[in-house]
Amino acid sequence: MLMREELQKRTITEDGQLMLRKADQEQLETVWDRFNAQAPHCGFGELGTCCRNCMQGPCRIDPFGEGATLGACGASGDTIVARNLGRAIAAGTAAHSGHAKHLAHTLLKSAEGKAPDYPIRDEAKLKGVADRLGISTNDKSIEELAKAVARVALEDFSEKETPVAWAATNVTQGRVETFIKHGVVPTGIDSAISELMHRTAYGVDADPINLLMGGVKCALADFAGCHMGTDLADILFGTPKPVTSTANLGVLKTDGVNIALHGHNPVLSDVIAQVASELDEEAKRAGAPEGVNLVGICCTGNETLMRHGIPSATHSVSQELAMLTGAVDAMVVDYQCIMPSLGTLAECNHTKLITTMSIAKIPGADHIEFTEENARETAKEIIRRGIEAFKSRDPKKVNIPPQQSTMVAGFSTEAIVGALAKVDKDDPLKPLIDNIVNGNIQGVCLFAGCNNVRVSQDSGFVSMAKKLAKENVLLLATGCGAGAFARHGLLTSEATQEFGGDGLKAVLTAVGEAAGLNGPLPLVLHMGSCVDNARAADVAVAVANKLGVDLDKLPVVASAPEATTEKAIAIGTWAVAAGLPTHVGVVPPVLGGATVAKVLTDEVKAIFGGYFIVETDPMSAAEKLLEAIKERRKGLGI
Ligand code: BF8
Ligand code: SF4
Repeated sequence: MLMREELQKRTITEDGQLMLRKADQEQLETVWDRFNAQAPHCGFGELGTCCRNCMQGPCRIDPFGEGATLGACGASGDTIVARNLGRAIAAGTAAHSGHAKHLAHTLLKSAEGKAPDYPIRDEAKLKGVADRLGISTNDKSIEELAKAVARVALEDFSEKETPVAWAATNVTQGRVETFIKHGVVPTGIDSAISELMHRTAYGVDADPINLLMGGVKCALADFAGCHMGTDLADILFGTPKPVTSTANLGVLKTDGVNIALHGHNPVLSDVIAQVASELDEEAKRAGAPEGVNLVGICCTGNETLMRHGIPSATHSVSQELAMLTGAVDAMVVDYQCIMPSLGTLAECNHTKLITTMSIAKIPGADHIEFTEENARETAKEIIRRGIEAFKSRDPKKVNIPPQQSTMVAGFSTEAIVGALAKVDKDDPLKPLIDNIVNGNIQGVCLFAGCNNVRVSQDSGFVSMAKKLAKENVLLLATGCGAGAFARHGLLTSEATQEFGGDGLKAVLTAVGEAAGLNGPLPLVLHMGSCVDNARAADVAVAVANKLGVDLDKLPVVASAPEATTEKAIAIGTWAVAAGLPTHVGVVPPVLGGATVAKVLTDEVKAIFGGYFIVETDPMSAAEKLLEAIKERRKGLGI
């Protein structure tokens, strides 16, 4: 039987612990069991010194110098570590930008009248993005403008003679100059990925520093992909505004057809959200008086939460636990961060796991291919599959944990600026900047990234956030990090009252009340999914431009206390290149390359201003971020 201590080690969420007990009783395996079965982990892999880049390998470097110090081809530990890191960045960039490219095609189809279910929902955003890209807006209809933006987006993927537009137009002039100086400006998103795959292939780039700079160049392409993903999703589905919703597994309903939306891209899930209520009657006829109940998982969940207020069931490492409730009738997935184990779990009960993308099929799932041309009909077919499955739900197997937290999400850059404009209509950023200067707000921390089976779920996020908030640091969050805060009630005014330092509390109260929220803004501002880290970057760029300094001078830091994926590595790398001290709470596989590790945590500061802080203890990590904030304040003379 799982003891209390072991449960605590796995997750600090009560609903999660309840489901883990159930899994244990029913002898169902979860990620934590499989992780334990992997022990002991391969030390070479953990240190990053295992190379499989050619068939003479695998080669392994002994960091203690007792075994091989070079791979068969002569690659050193640093070379191998840098190459492996580069390949992770390339994969992360491919994922984010694949998501963006999908949206660009959808926007083009929309503009060409080939995807009638995708009208342009945010014309103001479309015009704003076009303006930024230098596309003239006055002489074009909305469709022509959408077509022009979609074309520039698609052109950003292949090799050009000019920088990737979505990278160059979304940073400060100072950053552009730094990137040019160091030769890391990407001239195509796909070409940056392929260049990095090329230079890390057998017998190409062996210089660890040169490889790392190649990684930075690709990470800047990742930034472009993230930003494009955010922009195009806003254009097609609307820019988020503050919205109230709920989190935890208690959002599942005994009397509803529960359909979980999981993955990343809103192209499918937003349409499901739009049509779900049309199938309520069918659900009721099937015996579910509450109709269709959509809930979110991971970043697809964040997208539908931000734009439709759809409750968030869970995120990341605990995705299997949603199925363990026995109450999920269908789990609909697009791509990324979807555990293959869901297929097996679905087969153990009545749940239909439905894959929808040709590039992401899972054994044990039903596949319903999704196309934009036929979006609403496919969305309905998917929901009907859930209604059908509901009929064979076994009530005896249903166990929905009671936990449910309330939250306010939806803080896009536009929503934050909009709230600040209620304080100062003519100069919205002024109240924020004034309060940073007077010390009410000491700095800003962006919490991003995943949960990781190596860390008790949410523990890193929650303890760091509480500590930083006490010290008057303004907190932003995205991705599964935002999910962690949602589950623990930190996306609320009450949390601001309880955990905010006096200065922070005063500012969040003044802005919240001016914005008509009848209380303070939440302690943590949920800015959306992982691609929406671009929104946080936009806030920082706007502040930097207003102050007339570059990003590497701002008291702004980032943290991924429970990072997992290659995408997180790509984002962390662009955060460092953007000039941010960036904390990672899980040791990345780089320690086998002493030079690489030193560059990433120290020497890179002289190049970009940002650097990695690797610290597994949340309290020490928070201290280190506070130190970094103090140093920046000192630099600014405030
Ligand atoms: O893109 S935080 S586990 S769901 S990678 Fe994945 Fe990590 Fe979650 Fe969203 Ni982001
Ligand atoms: Fe070994 Fe070099 Fe081949 Fe890597 S590329 S597996 S280090 S021989």
